[in-house]
Amino acid sequence: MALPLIIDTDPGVDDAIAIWLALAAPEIDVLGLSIVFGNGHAAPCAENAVRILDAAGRSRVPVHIGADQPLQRTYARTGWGVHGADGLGGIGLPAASRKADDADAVAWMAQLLKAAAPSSITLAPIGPLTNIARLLQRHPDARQGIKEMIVMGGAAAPGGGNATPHAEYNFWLDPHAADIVCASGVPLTLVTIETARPVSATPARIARIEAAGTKIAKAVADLLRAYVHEAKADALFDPLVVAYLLRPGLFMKTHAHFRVETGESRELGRLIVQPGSTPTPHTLLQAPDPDTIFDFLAERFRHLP
Ligand SMILES: [Ca+2]
Repeated sequence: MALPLIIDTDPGVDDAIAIWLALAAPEIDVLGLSIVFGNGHAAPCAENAVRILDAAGRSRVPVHIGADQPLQRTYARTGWGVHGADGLGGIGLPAASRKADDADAVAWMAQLLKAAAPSSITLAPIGPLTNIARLLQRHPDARQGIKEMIVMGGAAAPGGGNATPHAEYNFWLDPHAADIVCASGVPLTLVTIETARPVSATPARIARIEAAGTKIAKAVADLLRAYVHEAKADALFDPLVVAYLLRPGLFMKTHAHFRVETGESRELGRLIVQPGSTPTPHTLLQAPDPDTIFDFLAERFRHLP
């Protein structure tokens, strides 16, 4: 049976690639996308989510809009920054074929999880953790349906952040939500900045994806080129969450205890990792071999339109 998966997302260039990788995988059943602010506000992120589904011929996968603000801080971003004029690299993906579905993302997730078999649904949060923190706080009885979460977020090394010297962007946008999720006791595996940084989209690796020859492979290559140009950086973040679900053996793991700095200081949003000797609910992923990851992506993107 395919793994039932909810992707909590703020598309976003690397979100698009992660979603396509999940949709291409026969091992994964994408139950739907829950949308959170992050790379942009939630409403335009939801539009982008539908455009991503449309491009893969999967327009009917549910899309539910959730938080547009962090739990305690204020989000007032305009524009898409490194994600291009439309948040999807300006590569010409058509306008969304439909609007998002009606129900709020947190209520939708809660309903699914309460009705699910125990520990059966995996969550892949690849934006700020606001929706997930709300889910755990408002719907304690939904927890029974969660198998585990694979999260993109956090910078563990001092000075290794990309939002501030200490904080990764997703954790920095809503550090309070990130800390609630880390403290929840739900099994949590982290793709941090350090996990992702060596997995860089070099021109040769992008060309290997493009050579897969499908429309989506071409779109992924175009997205990566646009992103590398805008960001002056080239690490592949969000797709590693899905790559881990599909090929866990490509990643070395360490057990640890995570918490997140929430005090108003220059370290706000910093991921604090303490080694865990006994089994803990927290797992830290080490960086995989970049060429193996890109070859895997290229192989998988043969299986979409
Ligand atoms: Ca994201």
